Amino acid sequence: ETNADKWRSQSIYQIVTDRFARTDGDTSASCNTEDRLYCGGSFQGIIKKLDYIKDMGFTAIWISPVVENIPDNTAYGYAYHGYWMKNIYKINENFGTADDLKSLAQELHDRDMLLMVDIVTNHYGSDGSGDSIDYSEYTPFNDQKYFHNYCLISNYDDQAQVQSCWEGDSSVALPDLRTEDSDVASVFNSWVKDFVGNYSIDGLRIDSAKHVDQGFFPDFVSASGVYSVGEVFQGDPAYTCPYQNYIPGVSNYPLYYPTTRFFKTTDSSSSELTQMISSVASSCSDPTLLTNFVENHDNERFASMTSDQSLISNAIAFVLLGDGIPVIYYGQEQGLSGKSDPNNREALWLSGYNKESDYYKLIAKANAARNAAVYQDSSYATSQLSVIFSNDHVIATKRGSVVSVFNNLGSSGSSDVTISNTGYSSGEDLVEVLTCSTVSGSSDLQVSIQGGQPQIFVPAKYASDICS
Ligand code: ABC
Repeated sequence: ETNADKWRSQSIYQIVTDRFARTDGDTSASCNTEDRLYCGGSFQGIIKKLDYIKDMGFTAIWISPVVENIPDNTAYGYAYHGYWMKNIYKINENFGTADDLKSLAQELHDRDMLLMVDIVTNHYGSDGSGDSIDYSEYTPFNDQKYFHNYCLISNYDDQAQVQSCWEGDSSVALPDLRTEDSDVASVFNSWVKDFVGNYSIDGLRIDSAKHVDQGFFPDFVSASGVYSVGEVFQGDPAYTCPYQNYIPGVSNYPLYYPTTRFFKTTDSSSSELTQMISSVASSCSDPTLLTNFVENHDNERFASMTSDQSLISNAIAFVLLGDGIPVIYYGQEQGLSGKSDPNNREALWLSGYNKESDYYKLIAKANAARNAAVYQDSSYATSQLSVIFSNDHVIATKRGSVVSVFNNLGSSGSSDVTISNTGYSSGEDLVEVLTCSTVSGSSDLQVSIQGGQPQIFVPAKYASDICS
């Protein structure tokens, strides 16, 4: 049994610990992403900025991996991101102490928030090529026998290779664990139970899930006792959805691609996106447990694909009001626009944690609408989204009593549409939460889109705190 039901109603803020906030609160400390150095973000830094996160309406955070990594300055710099493991029993000192991590969990729980930690079971890290590894430096997997023979993945469509060859390359090879062996699996199963218990962790993000044999996961997830979401980096729902048979949640890469393609330009038509919403709903056993996103630490930021503020606002609102569990990547609220790794891992402190930025306020409102729906309607979190209207540039969705209208018309776009089947009764008091305007409900809602802005309609009682 896991706490998956509890996670269904969360809204997650994703953090690369090294880049989010420093213990000393310095907002001018330099951090050149291209240098790939540790920039000084820490667990204590996160604690100091929890109200910045909570005031944006998030109910949970996901932090990058916390265990000890290789200390080397590799061809790709240092392991500031946390994915190059060395010892699963130690905490990475660059981020603070084990007690600091416990304090972070405590501070979150004091605020009724949850902690998700990123973990890696697929591989360790190494500085250099895979044929010259000193396995005795690893804990506890201190022998070559725990690892697959060295071969780099050359074809990501060959599943056997994806599972038994290594991620990385000849500069930084990632020694690939034999998780199919019972001795490796049993170490991980007892490790995860202790790890979750010691640090009061509420959920896990399992890195590189498609590179691990599926049979490893059921016992591991059950030993952890918490909800976990597997990173299955693949856009085809026929490939990705079946991982829900082994892990409660998977990252919604199938939706990611059509979502970014629709919202990044005024030229694309909505049909690919609406079709994917329904394919995910039919292929995945529980779409409400998937994590939805338009940005993360592996892909270029959405604001690097377009500078149109209305398109960006629609993409953000779509993530927050969609099916599944929303994930907003730190810095999205400040309009950061880094391209791919390592440029998408900016130091947030340099933007000054501005709570008045347009995206910060948009996220706060959209999260508030979602949180109100979760609070007022006990079936919201399990109810599935339906697309109730679409034309080339506008999509309207309904989930519970929330009707959202998204578009890719762009900042200079306007359009009047009639949305049918809203489920609202005639004359019912509604509020559009992004503008806080009151609207008289109707089964057929007349919506006037101005400046390409998204709209979120809720029953007025949901909005009493949002628009007071
Ligand atoms: C370092 C450097 C990079 C350099 C790279 C070779 O080495 O920083 O500049 O280019 C960590 C670090 C990285 C680091 C790597 C390797 O380790 O964060 O900075 O890169 O040392 C997870 C994490 C990720 C992490 C690792 C490794 C895994 O989120 O942060 O990286 O612990 C694959 C894996 C996926 C992994 C991702 C980065 O690479 O499957 O687990 N992410 C195709 C493949 C995918 C592949 C993806 C990206 O390309 O199918 O498996 O992800 O390379 C769609 C298809 C998809 C397709 C995409 C491109 O197109 O449906 O299947 O994805 O249409």
